[in-house]
Amino acid sequence: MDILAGKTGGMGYRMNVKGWMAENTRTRRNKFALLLGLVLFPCVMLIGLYQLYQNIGNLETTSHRNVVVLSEKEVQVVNAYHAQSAFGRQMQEWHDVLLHGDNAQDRETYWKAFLREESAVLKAISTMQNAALMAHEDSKTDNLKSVMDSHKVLGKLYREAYGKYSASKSNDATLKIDRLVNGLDRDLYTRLEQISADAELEYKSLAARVVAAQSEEIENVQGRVELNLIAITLLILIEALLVLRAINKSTRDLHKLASESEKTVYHLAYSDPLTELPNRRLFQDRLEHAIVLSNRSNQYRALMFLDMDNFKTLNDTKGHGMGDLLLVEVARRLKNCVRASDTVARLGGDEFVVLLGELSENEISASEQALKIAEKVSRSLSQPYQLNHFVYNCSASIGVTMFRDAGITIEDVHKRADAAMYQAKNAGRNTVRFYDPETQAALEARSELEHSLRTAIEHRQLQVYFQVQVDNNSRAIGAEALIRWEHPKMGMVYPGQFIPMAEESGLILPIGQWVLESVCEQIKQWESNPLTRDLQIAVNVSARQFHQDNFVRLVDEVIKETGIDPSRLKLELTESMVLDDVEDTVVKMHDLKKIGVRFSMDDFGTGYSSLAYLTQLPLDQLKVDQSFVRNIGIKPTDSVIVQTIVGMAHNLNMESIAEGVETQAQREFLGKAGCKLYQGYLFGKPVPLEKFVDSLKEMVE
Ligand SMILES: Nc1nc2c(ncn2[C@@H]2O[C@H](COP(=O)(O)OP(=O)(O)OP(=O)(O)O)[C@@H](O)[C@H]2O)c(=O)[nH]1
Ligand SMILES: [Mg+2]
Repeated sequence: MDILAGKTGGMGYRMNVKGWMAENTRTRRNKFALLLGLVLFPCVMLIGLYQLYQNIGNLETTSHRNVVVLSEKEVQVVNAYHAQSAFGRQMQEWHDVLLHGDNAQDRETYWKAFLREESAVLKAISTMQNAALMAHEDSKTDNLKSVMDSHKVLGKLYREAYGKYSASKSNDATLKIDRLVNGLDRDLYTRLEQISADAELEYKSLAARVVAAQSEEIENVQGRVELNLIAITLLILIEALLVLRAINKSTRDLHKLASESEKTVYHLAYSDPLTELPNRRLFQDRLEHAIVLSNRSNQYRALMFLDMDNFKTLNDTKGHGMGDLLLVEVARRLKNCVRASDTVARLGGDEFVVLLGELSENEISASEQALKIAEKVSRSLSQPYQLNHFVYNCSASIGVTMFRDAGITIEDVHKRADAAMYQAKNAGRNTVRFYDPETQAALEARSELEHSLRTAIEHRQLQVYFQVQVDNNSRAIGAEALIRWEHPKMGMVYPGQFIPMAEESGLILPIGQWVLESVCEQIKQWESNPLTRDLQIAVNVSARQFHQDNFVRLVDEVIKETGIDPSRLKLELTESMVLDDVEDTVVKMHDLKKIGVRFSMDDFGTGYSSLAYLTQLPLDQLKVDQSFVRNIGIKPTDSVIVQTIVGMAHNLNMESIAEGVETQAQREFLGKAGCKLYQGYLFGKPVPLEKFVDSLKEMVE
């Protein structure tokens, strides 16, 4: 693990490998669950089958028991029957012997047989009685007992009769015995018959009950067997579902595992273990791709090569661990400085590269964009580093090269950025250098200009010039305030040369504020002079200035501080500025209108103004752009545009003023079109304050 993780910054690797291992463990767990299911399944089946076997066994035992009970009853019935018939037969024989025996020998023989059979009958009845006693059949026991008693009485009577008969041999006695014996005999016989019939009936009902109970038992067992079978089937289904689910899950986990391990392998191959940035290999792929892309489009791309300054010192004094912490932080800051589409990579050691895409199609503008990012990176990397409890200051040397050529190779781009980085090192470190000397020179000049402009306000190098605006009678009604920069070395610098740079750097804000304050102070001073007190002074407002959150308040404060009549101040806005954020513009213009400030729409006709929003803006004036005025009499469509703008202003209840009027012919055309106000060389160039006042005097004279 630690080998994969590196020393300090390998958290990502550790996470990746851990994730992979977790996936692996989950797959193993699934396998185990599957195995467990397969083992448990036969066990559950065996238990089900065992239950089935037991139910069938119970059924057999019950049947067997019933058969035993029935056969016992049958024996009893047979015994009763035998006893009854044996006794009947015996009675008959006694009767015959006693009444009809011829000689003494016969009687003797029969008498012995009588005694033997009597004891057999008594034994049979006694057995039946015992059985009834055991079965708690009380009435039957009593009945059998009375039969036995009667039998004993009968036997006794026979014995007595035999004795008397032997002694008397009288016919009377014989008849008496005959009647007595016959009556008793019949009674006894009837009762025995009754017992036998009862036993048979009982046997039949018992047999019926046993059959019913047995079929009920069979039904029960059948039901249980069916339940067993259903349970076993359900278990098989559930088991099959579980097995399928486990297989499915395992398959999914295996897929996931495969893709995770693929990602891990990719990560290991293409990223730097310490910072987790793309490594040299991935960077080269991206650079190659960027070169191919730049061949297809006209946009410039840039490669920035960075090397930390004196990084070795940190390693040597605080150890490699501390050095690693710094490198991780450098990577984080670099990523924060660029767009997500740009590539930041670590080549090794303290060397990083940043690949910037989609820059301008113009080389100087693209270089300026790259320089801005390089400076941002440089500033960010120069901030103090908190390395554990230790604060360290460090910087980077940055080399930049621009590329767009079809034929350039990865090695060329790399070498150029590397060479530029060495120039930065040679220039004293903590700096940015471009590979191309011309680009470098142009950027340096621009940077110098920016630096000069920063100090221009303090050194009073900026001045406000005024260009007169006149009415149809060539009477001065106002002026446009225009900024000029009197550079000590470069001489006069015109707005076109420095305003775009001032906009980009944000210097336009203090400059714009300065112009506004200067103009308002001037308006105040002019209030006492009849020549100037009615003039309206137009001030150009830049987009950045206008869209400041506190712009309305700033204007209001200047007006209040200088105490001017706000209607003397006219703010010139451009169409593109309005289009930047129409809602914000509408709100701010209305707020300023409440203060009393007037508005003119500059360069009208050059943008994409829509009538819909034009009517929402509280404009006082439309300014016909000089590009149309210049073409009056030359390009018929521009003449038509001029007429249209003037007509539109009139219809919307606004003034129209034409700028850049240089010839009498232009002025006449504009006059005919309905335009009433003019500005241009025909009436006066932008001039410093004193000259402007002089020109006003001349115009009056
Ligand atoms: N902490 C740490 N140091 C590394 C790593 N890889 C290389 N280094 C060290 O980074 C240092 C790079 O030094 P260099 O850029 O040549 O020299 P430097 O001290 O930064 O001086 P300059 O770049 O000339 O300003 C060397 O001391 C390397 O040993 C790493 O992964 N971690
Ligand atoms: Mg270094």
